[in-house]
Amino acid sequence: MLKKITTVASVVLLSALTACGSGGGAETGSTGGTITMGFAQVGAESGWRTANTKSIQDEAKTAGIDLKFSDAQQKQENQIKAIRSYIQQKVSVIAFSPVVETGWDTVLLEAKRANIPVILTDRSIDSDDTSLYKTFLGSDFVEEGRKAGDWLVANASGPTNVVELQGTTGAAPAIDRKKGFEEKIASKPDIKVVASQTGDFTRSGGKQVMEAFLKSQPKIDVVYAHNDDMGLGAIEAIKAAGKVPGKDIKIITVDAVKDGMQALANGEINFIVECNPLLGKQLMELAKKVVAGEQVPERVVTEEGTFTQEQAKTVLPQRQY
Ligand code: GZL
Repeated sequence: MLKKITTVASVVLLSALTACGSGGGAETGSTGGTITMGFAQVGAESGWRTANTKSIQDEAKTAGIDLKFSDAQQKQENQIKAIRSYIQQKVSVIAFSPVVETGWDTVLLEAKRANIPVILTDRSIDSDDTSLYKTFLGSDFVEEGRKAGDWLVANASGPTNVVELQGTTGAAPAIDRKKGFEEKIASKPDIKVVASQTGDFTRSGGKQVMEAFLKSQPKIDVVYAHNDDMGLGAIEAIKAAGKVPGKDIKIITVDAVKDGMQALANGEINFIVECNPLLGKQLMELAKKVVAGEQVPERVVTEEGTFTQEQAKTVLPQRQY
């Protein structure tokens, strides 16, 4: 039985980091006090990922942490290779965003045996062994799915056919955003998910799947896309089919990156649930504590909201990503 770490009791907002016991790692990789961090990134698949990478790289510089960074092109084997190379380099701490939830125990056990602490950021893993990492910093994806479902329940009237563009198969945000959304729309039997398929969190993937849905589905009222990029791809397909996105077919997405917020302000998307990619500052603060052998919360949840079309028009100029 695999157990996903969703301990609410230890959930704290980043600003109030507290303490609970962990091993060091300080003796590995920190030459003359400089902390070295090996970061294995998922890839560069979306606007969210680009913003997340920039945040990590910028904040490492600000924190004086020597960052070794790799892009796995959304392949788990590449992330595992990168983690192994960081172990060989004896970095002070390893951080990564697991592209999928399973298949990490072996390599994380190698890091543990090398006495190198691991921090999960953005996405979680499913494992029985919660000693394999010190903390998981990132969003509550089930809650993000619930927010999307709540909006649809409040705004749908009559029989409503939904097509769903899922994120990467097996990825925590794809599994949990689906789960939260379905939990909420269950309260309104008129809302039905008539088709659901992965677009792999990319714009091209969202466009291709939406083109297929438009051919196979006699009636589509709503698109629920697990990220803005797939929603933007769906907009291209909807326009090519001679329909008006945001009007003929309503669109709900997750992330709130600039391009998504612009489409929301333009009326082509109807509602966006924010997923904050700016995890760099929080990650570096956690890394310093972990390397110093201080204790950190098992789970740190980032703050994020939602946006309507009117709200997007107001906040767009101030958005950082
Ligand atoms: C969510 C993150 C997801 C984004 C996508 O925290 O893992 O991956 O929602 C990105 O845009 O590709």
